[in-house]
Amino acid sequence: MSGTIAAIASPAGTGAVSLIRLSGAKAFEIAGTAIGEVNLPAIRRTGLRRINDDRGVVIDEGILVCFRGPRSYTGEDVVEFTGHGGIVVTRKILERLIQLGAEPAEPGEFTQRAFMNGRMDLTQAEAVMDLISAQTSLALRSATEQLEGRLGATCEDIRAQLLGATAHLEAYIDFPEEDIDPAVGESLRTNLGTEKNRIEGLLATADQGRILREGVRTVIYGKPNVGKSSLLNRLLGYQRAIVSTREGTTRDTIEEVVSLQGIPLRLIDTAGIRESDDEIEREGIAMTRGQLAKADLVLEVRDLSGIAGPSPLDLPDGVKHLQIYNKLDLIHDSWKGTEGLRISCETGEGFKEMEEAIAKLLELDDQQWGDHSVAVNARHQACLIRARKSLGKAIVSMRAGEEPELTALDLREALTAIGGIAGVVDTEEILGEIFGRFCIGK
Ligand SMILES: Nc1nc2c(ncn2[C@@H]2O[C@H](COP(=O)(O)OP(=O)(O)O)[C@@H](O)[C@H]2O)c(=O)[nH]1
Ligand SMILES: [Mg+2]
Repeated sequence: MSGTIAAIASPAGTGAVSLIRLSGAKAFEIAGTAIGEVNLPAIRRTGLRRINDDRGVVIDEGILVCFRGPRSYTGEDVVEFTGHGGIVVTRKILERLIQLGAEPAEPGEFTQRAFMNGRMDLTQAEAVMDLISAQTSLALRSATEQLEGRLGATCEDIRAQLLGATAHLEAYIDFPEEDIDPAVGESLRTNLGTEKNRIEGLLATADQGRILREGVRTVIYGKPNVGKSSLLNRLLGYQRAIVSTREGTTRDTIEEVVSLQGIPLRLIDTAGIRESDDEIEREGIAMTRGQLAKADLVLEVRDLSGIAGPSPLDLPDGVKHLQIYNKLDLIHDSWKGTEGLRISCETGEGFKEMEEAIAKLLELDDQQWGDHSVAVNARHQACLIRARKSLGKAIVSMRAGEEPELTALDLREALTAIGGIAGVVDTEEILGEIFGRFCIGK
């Protein structure tokens, strides 16, 4: 059995308070020793307690709460101590707990234990991470809905339907003298088709999921000095990249995330494209081309004041592209009739229109962003693709009237793949399903 783990759960550094967590069979015992003569507070009640060092000298005073497993985050006995948020004092408390027999927790170990003890499924454990790293309100909402278990529940439901179909088929395998009733076969096929459509539906959210978790890869591209870095800075609201009249200032790519109507845009400022003798700048220009190849969206910046001509752009298919004319403040009023999006990074003019144009291009007002109850990640996507493939094979073999054994084999594969999403995989369960649902003793 795994030991009792301890960790500082609040961020490293000085804060108003810090949280130290302890989980495992010895959590209460270790905490009890750490506070000395006094009793631990009653379960789920707060108590003001002092943590002492091995000589009985007080390290810190704070609020202590005990949760008895399985009704705790990890499903084990858990103690949480909220202390004064200093770096040294917090570390000393952790050291004391380790001295008393706790082991330092690995990253994510509390959540891993929660999964192992059945407190949450794998999709919920992943949602904890998504929630912590969410960079926009929409990403956060998607994570909280996954944490509530919606994706897990949907997958579990699909799996239950497939399990039912498998059980049905296996009953025929067990009694080979009986042919599959054509009506039953038809309804089984229809059910499998329905579940395949649900899998397709989940797969269709993968792009959305990637964008919510990682952001729309938005490359700011153009000739030197057109104002690419100025655009990044203004969208961010602070001076992240160096802006200069000197050409070739930006040599490295710079990435920062901003929120556009709740959708994270991962802005990538690049080195301006030109012929250059400077080795480092050439390297930067090569990186720009690499970034373009991976982009979801390219913001091509041009200088309205006319010094820099158009930059040749050879984009892969499917990359969204927006042309933006900058330095609107520099040009004469009578020129302002030029078509296209015109902005000034100096004054902020035209930014509202530009942001609306980006949102429109990304179809952010589209229905799909309104219904973000699930958005699968890359791991879920891989499982779903496997499930779709096996299920497709099962449907084809059923239609062709092949042996039920073959279909059942494909269905089992689909079951394993779907089960992998929430972290449930079984074989016993199919047997249980057969005996539970069918009257075998005929
Ligand atoms: N007047 C004016 N100058 C700008 C504007 N945007 C950028 N600049 C100036 O143009 C020069 C190049 O800008 P920078 O952002 O470094 O261009 P980059 O090489 O494309 O990254 C700097 O001197 C900026 O201050 C703008 O909208 N108006
Ligand atoms: Mg620049």
